[in-house]
Amino acid sequence: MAATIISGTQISQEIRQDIKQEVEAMKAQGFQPGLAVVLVGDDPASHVYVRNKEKACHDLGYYSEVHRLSADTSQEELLALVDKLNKQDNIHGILVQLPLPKQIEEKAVIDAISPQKDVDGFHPINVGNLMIGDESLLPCTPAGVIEMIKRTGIEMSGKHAVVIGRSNIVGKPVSMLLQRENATVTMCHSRTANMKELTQQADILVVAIGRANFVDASFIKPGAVVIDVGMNRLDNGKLAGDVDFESAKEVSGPITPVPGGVGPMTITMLMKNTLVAARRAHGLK
Ligand code: BQF
Repeated sequence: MAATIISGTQISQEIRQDIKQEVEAMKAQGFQPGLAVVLVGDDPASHVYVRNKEKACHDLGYYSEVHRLSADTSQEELLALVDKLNKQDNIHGILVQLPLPKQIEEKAVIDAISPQKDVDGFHPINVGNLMIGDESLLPCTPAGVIEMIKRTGIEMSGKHAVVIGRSNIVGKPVSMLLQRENATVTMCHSRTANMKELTQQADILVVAIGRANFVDASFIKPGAVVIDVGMNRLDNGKLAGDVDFESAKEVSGPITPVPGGVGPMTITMLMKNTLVAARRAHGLK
């Protein structure tokens, strides 16, 4: 069976077209969304991600600042920069690329970002508001997962969604968002005893466990939607998801590839969050 491939690249392009138009309209009124990205150290993957974010800003006509700091930057220096960006009127979104070098406590940095500018959605205020269903800035990858399911025309209400992975960045928030869409959610993780029994009951399977090719056809109910959040660099330099795509696509329904699946959606939702933050900063809806 030929499963439908859900192209995050294509869906991203569609959303970015809409964002671009809105930016034009904002600019005509004298506003421009602004994003500041802070990168500490020389993790190669982080440098690629930050470049992707910088390029997206450029393509969409945002004001952008990228602060590349050396690996020995102190927590104090980083907090001082965050404080400065919090106060800058031309910056509506602030993102500190994770992971941070070990002399810096991630929590201290996340807590220092103004919740209104927290376009990663990691500040406890935004996490709490997500939990209780209030307005918040949503974490980008979970928001991207939900948006690509919606835009593919897949119904979530009443469906059994199984999430593999319980991280603060993906597993926990994506499970909240799936419940908000009226799915019934089961969470699995590294200590789950009977994982296949559970995943075989999933109408929608979201995989964010961080192990290359962990999920193959044997985990999947025929026709199930499969969303692969994994980003694993193999020894041969290639990028692999958490799902063995070639095996999984033989039994699944619509399925996301890696690359070109959730990854581009993450960047697109970051741009969306920055637009929303800019609108709110200017007292617009
Ligand atoms: C693609 C990320 C793990 C840990 C921290 C497009 C990105 C990736 C892939 C990208 C990610 C993953 C980002 C593709 C940002 C997504 O074409 O498949 C874009 O830049 N991402 C990040 O900032 O931090 C991470 C994954």
